[in-house]
Amino acid sequence: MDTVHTSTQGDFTIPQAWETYTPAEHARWDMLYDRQVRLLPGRACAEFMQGLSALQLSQTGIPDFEKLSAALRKLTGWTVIAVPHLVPDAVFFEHLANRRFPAGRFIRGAEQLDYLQEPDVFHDVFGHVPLLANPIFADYMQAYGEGGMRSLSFNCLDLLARLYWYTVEFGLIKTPGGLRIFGSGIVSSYAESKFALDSDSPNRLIFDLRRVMRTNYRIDDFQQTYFVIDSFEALLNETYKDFSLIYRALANKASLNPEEVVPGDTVLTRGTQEYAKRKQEQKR
Ligand code: HBI
Ligand code: FE
Repeated sequence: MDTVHTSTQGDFTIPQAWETYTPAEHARWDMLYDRQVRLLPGRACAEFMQGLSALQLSQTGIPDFEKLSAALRKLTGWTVIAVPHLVPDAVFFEHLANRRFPAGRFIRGAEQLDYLQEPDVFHDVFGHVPLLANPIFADYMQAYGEGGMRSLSFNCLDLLARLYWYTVEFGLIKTPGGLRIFGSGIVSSYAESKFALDSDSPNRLIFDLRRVMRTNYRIDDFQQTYFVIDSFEALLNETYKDFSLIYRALANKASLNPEEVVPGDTVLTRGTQEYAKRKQEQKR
């Protein structure tokens, strides 16, 4: 992977200004960290837990990105940079293609400890960074960034965004001990870390690249379907395929709803969707 990437859009980075976090903000990190670390053994995949300890993301306040980057760079060549909010797709991809992970610098407020749509420092650093210490996952994220840069000219960003969503953000993995979490959106959420593995409500389907690329997702609540990979090696191999062929094959196919199960799916759990239905009724 020896591509040359040039910066054209400005890179949207900001100083983390670690010194300016308040004691209350550090304490909020500690609380979130402590809660997840007690919940995740036996739920998060081994690679995530290994990354967590290798980087010593311990309960000592919001990590300083410079120190964190120094540790991560030694392991896989990745660094963590601060950004103010969601950055444009082209910028995001270019950072990933160059092994820079853009992380929010703000931390969620005390009133939204359980769900927020904008990625904050806890989601981005606790959720994403541990797996970047794993060499295979580190390659996958770079390959995703490179695929993203190529996809910009195909106008198929929605397909790629679904791949990211159902793997990096909300993926599950098969292990000899049972299903485990690797998606950052799950691993950084106390409630969804239970829901994704324990609830009868969501579907759990075996990952299939084309299937995933056709599937809409929701950003406002727990997922209605989780996709399960066999291994990070297998996932990485998928991302080296020529996506332009897949984009062409999917161009005239209808997208699938988040809760749908269709012929051809390999179903591990056929969800009741009880949770989603109940939420829907409460809204009426
Ligand atoms: N920006 N900071 C940030 N974090 C993200 O996860 C992110 C982003 N911009 C675009 C984006 N994600 C996604 O839309 C792409 O994966 C498709
Ligand atoms: Fe994320």
